Amino acid sequence: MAFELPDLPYAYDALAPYMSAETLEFHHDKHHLTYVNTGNKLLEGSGLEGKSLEEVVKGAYGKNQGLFNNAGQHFNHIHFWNWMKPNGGGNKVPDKLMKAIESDIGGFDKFREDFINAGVTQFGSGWCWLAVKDGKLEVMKTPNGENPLVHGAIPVLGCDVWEHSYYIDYRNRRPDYLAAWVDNLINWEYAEAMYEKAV
Ligand code: MN3
Repeated sequence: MAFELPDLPYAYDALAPYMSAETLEFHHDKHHLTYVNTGNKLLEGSGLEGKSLEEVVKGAYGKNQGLFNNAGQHFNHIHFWNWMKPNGGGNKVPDKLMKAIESDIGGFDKFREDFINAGVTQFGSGWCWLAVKDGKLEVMKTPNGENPLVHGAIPVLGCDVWEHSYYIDYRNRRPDYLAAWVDNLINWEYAEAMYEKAV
């Protein structure tokens, strides 16, 4: 199955002022499209044609770095667009996921602190995550295009901390981007749906 660029699930200006239309135009139309196009070229002849995207990500990890980078980023961005919505964020977490955040992480405030800290301390490009591992939620961070799938976990929520995700709107202020993202942009319903499938 060839990779395809999905449309954004909202208008380009829908996440302003926390993420501008200009950021989404560059990030979705250029960066994500490049992962799709490069991934499709590298998929040809890889032996992983016809596999699901998740299988390509796991199958290429540690074996075909170029394909892994692009397939991993394709997977990450498909979800990233859906992990955001206008008027999102804050502690309006659906019941089942909130209960798990309380029991596994130690409460919403602890989640917020740990998740932002994971993003701030990811050196260079990468992602911070809320993921299910061995049936429990944990906060993780990964470099470059890696994600929880290749570390024995299933992603529930992830934030892109590559500079292309925030430099237009926040310049070098990654902590401000992460705080705005958690407080105003998270689509908790999408995260809850991924949590339900993961446990
Ligand atoms: Mn990105």
